[in-house]
Amino acid sequence: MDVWTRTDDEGTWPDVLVAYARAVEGMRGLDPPTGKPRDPLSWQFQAAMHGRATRTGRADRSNSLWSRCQHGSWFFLPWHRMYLATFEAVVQHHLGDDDWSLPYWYALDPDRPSTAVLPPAFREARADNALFTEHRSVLANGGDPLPDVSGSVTQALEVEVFATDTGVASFGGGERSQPSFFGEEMGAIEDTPHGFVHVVVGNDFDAQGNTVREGWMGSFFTAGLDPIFWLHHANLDRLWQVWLDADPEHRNPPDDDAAWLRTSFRFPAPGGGTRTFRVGDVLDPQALGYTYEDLSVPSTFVAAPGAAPADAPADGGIGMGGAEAPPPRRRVTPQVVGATQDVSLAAPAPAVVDLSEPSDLGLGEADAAAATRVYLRLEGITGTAAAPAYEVYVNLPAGSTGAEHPELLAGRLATFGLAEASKGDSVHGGAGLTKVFEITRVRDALADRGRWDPAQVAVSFEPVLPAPSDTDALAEASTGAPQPPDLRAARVVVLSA
Ligand SMILES: [Cu+2]
Repeated sequence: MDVWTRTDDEGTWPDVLVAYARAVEGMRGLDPPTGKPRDPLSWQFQAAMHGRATRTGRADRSNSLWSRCQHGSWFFLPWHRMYLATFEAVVQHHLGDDDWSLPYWYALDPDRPSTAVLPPAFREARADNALFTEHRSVLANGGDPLPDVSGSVTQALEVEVFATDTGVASFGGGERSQPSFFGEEMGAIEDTPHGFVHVVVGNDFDAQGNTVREGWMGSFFTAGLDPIFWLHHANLDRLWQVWLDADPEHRNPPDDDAAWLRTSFRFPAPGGGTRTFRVGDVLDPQALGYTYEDLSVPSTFVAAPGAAPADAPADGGIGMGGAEAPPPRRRVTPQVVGATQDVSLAAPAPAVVDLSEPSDLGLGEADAAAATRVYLRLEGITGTAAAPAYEVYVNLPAGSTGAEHPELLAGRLATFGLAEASKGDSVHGGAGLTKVFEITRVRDALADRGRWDPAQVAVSFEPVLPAPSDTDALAEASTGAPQPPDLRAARVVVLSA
């Protein structure tokens, strides 16, 4: 169920949330007053499976089921599906109701800006409301809408491949043969919308975009403690199915890919013991016993060139359109046509990438625009202090802002997990985050105006700043002096395919 379609104007709680709050309370009752959680059915234990910090801020793996969340790779979506299935079973167990089903919060719906507000049940600031927490941003708890980056949902749904190891944009994340805690290469769905909602619901920012207070949703180690976490992730799980249904050529990695299908993860089972899921076990939601009430693509969705009309079943099945599936689109291994090292994203001047082989970008031929794809890769992004997201623009004219040139927007870069991915410790290498955008349409828009420079690409970064209406609460929330932004990319690369 879409939580907002079940919410009326008076803010009366839907039954599904009344029951959810009861279960959350029950689960919290199983947590010890201090120290580590012991009962797998308790609230803190469930959250610790995603991540839990030691006193020194590292991943706590003193229990073999803890700190196992998968980010920055093609395991992001299947791991979180397993996690949700486990959690839903635990809630059902607490309620003694096998029919209870986790609702979803579609926070960045391009067609319904009103749902960008945290649902009312989570904002009622009463001590006996298990769905409320003060460990959230002033913006979210104040009922303000999140900054509108809903275009990122459409952009993610338009990405053509689920996973790839060739460096081009993917929906689900980069291919990895081994499970990884932080990984590196985020899929389009993982960065923005997913990470953006995390940081904006969790953290408070000053007018420069610096984090001034951190809440639960803003960190891997605490996100699962916020009851809204689970509804946010239910929506990402839903968007995976929306992506599959949006285009007959959208599909999960192939059936013979053992590195994907046979990779398994272990979770506690409500009846005791553990349950191991393989990725191949969780690819069909209906086989897991659920479906979503709405799987429609946003009205802003544009099918890729050469796509046949989507022939998607309306009931959430994962059929591929049967025998009429069109021939696969051309897949070409991309070439690096330019790269620049060590770029500050906080610098006012754009990062300039010199293109060594501009002819590969397909200009000067009548049909080249349709045949040649261009990609922008931001590799090894590290930092500690940053805005919740940056809008990335290509070849902005000098003196103009991104808002004046939406046609030059490559995409958005959220910073969820940035600090964790930047620290070199035993769990991850500190190599930072990698994000890939397809910029073919931006190239075409520039070429149409005679403004595509075949020798170089200039990349600008503009922070996306939340502006909560309760400025007094924001001032009160601010703790300590904000750090100046220190976001850097190890490499900015332009690819063509
Ligand atoms: Cu998440």
